[in-house]
Amino acid sequence: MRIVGVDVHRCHLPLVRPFRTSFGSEYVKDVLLIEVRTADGFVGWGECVASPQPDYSYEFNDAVVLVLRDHLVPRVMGIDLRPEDVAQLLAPVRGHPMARGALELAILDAYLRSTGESLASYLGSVRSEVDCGVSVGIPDDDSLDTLMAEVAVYVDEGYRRIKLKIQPGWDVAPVRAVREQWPDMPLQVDANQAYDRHHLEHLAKLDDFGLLLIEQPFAEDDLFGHRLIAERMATPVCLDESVLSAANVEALIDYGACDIVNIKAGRVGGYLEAKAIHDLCLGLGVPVWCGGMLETGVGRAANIALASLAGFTLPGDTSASSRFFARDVTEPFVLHDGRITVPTGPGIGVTPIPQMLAELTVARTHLA
Ligand code: OSB
Ligand code: MG
Repeated sequence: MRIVGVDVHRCHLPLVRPFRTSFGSEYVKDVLLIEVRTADGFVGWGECVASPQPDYSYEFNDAVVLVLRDHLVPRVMGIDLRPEDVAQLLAPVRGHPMARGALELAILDAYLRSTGESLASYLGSVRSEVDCGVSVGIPDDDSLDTLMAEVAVYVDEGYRRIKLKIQPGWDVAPVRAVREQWPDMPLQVDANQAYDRHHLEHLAKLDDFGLLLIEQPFAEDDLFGHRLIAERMATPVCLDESVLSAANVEALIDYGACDIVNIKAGRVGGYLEAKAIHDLCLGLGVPVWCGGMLETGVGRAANIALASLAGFTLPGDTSASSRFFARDVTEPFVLHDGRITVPTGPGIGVTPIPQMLAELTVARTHLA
């Protein structure tokens, strides 16, 4: 297969409510969608999980466009390739996993459309629907009542697991309140690196609430801190930002810093590396789940395909499109009994609806 054209569509999707984490608030999803065209006339779509600001990661959308234009796209243009070759072709470029993952997904989608296979089947799917969790931000007004009302909506909608964002000053009290209201709901927390090891004893109080896991309490490079907290707490420690590749996750597990892995394909450079991490963890008996980055239907479709692999034994941040967006670029993903059906069509199984894409696009950049 040869790639003969690449375009980046920058879209703005208003959020149905602000999404606040320990590193800031988002009101609009500002997203890059990558469109590739092949010599045979197939089109593929990928989504980049970078934000407009370098907050969750050092990558950010303007930089993604530049690294795609000047360093990544030129390495895949016009040559005969298969999706499995893309990582090798891009390997001389250091870093920028979100940019390379988005390009790889678009190429993978185009390739699978040409063969007629779904991404789920290609990755090794074992189920036709996935259990869905939802990530609940810190309320903009710092109010427990606001949090409880939001969680109640998700519980009524049927979500199978609740994840609360925490930060210093917003941890034990919200977790206690939600746990008291919903004693049997699978519950977990995500700190997005907001603590350091001086907070160990404070965080250990969360052991009282039967959490599935605590996600990324410390800085992404504080591997020793994560090992200390894994030793100190009964609650399993899950890493997100620290997980960069299969090689590094193997080291994190061996070192004792990581009990559970949040797999985000964009953060690790694409769905093939994500599958490699899944395969490694399955072999080691380490549970994994599929993280989210407020994806549009393009990235959500691919995440749901990934989450249908055997090792994804915990519900993911694979919520319905309506959790974030009133209008999406694709047909929305909907929840049935707390689950989403895995797309079966060729490639990612969904395509941006031209009219929605036109309405939501704020800029289009022709890269090649
Ligand atoms: O840490 O998991 C995270 C969203 C943006 C940046 C980081 C994270 C998140 C989420 C997932 O919590 C939200 C979702 O897509 O459902
Ligand atoms: Mg996280």
